[in-house]
Amino acid sequence: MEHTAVCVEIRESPEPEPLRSEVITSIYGTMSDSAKTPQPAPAPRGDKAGTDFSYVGIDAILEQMRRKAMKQGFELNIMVVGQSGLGKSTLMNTLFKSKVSRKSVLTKEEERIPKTIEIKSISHDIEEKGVRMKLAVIDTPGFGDQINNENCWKPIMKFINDQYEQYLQEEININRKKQIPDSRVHCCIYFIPPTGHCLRPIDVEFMRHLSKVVNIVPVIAKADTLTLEERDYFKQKIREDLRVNEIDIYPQMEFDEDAEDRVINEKIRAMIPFAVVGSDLEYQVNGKKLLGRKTKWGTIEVENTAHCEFAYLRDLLIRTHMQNLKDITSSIHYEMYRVRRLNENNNTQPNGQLNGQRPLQANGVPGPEVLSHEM
Ligand SMILES: Nc1nc2c(ncn2[C@@H]2O[C@H](COP(=O)(O)OP(=O)(O)O)[C@@H](O)[C@H]2O)c(=O)[nH]1
Ligand SMILES: [Mg+2]
Repeated sequence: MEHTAVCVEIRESPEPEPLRSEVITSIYGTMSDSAKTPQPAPAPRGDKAGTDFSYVGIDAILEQMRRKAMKQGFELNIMVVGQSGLGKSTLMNTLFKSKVSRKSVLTKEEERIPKTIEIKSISHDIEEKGVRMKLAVIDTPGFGDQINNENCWKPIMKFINDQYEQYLQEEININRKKQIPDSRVHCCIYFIPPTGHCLRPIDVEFMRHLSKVVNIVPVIAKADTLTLEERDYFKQKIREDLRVNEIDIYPQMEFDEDAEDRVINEKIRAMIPFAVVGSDLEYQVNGKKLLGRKTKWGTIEVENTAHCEFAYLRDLLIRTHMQNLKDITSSIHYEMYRVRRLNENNNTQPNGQLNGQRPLQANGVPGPEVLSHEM
């Protein structure tokens, strides 16, 4: 697997780029909300502590956690799956170019996500308001492009399990790293072709197997090819098909933590699958530069929620559910893999010792059992 690192820095305001030292100050030093509005460092014994003797300062833990998180930065690994030509690479380029990283427009042709032949990860280092984020996109080759598509979900399942295995090996290492590099797939965006009918058997097959090992967010690709009525009907039909086939896509109802979570997630569940349109080209519309698709009858603005639901997808991935995607990956999907692997090791090796290499087959995928990694 090739790994290309593209370093991108984003800053919101049009001010001159701050010096590197300024950024570092914002990450490590001040307790500011933003790198640009430094506030005095928090005094554990501030005004409140001076006058109110009953104040212990437990609330300051939030600030400590924030500082730690800022130092560590954030990582998010997104995988895209679907037939070739459905706009996977374009949508990921849209994601990088849109407001997540408006300033990170990748102008050079070679920095764009290229046509995919193998499973390939491309990562972007993004920095916004002093918060660092490593956003990796795992682009998969045309899924279901063959004449016989039986078991074509297996290489993707294998890739996901391989990442869990790598993490597990790091974790059980005696000299384990303080921060284990995390290549686990936090979210898999599955592209449904805009047929307007219903889910195809291959879509059902993929999501049925993969939803047990990874967070799946289905999207209707190239939604500009559907009329509004077709789109609504198709979305409804897909939700019904998912329900009938008992496919639990993200955000999974059983993992809603409380009533508040439930209210937010219900709204998302009612909208899924997002009908998206992608583009990495910018056009001038009413004097503003917008990402869009220019047609003879007008320009589809990809970030405009009146035109398509790309912005909802982006908000889900980045603004509202990023931490939750990571938490569910770690505490549900990875945990299931880990428990199964450790049990398996205990069973196969009488002394219960983990040698970190076998009994898995090559690449850590032990035959059909772990391939399915379904319990
Ligand atoms: N109509 C329409 N075309 C799109 C959309 N997204 C991408 N395309 C076009 O579809 C073709 C294939 O896109 P690409 O991103 O390479 O698809 P991939 O094979 O799934 O990675 C390109 O010509 C894109 O310009 C979309 O949302 N709507
Ligand atoms: Mg592609």
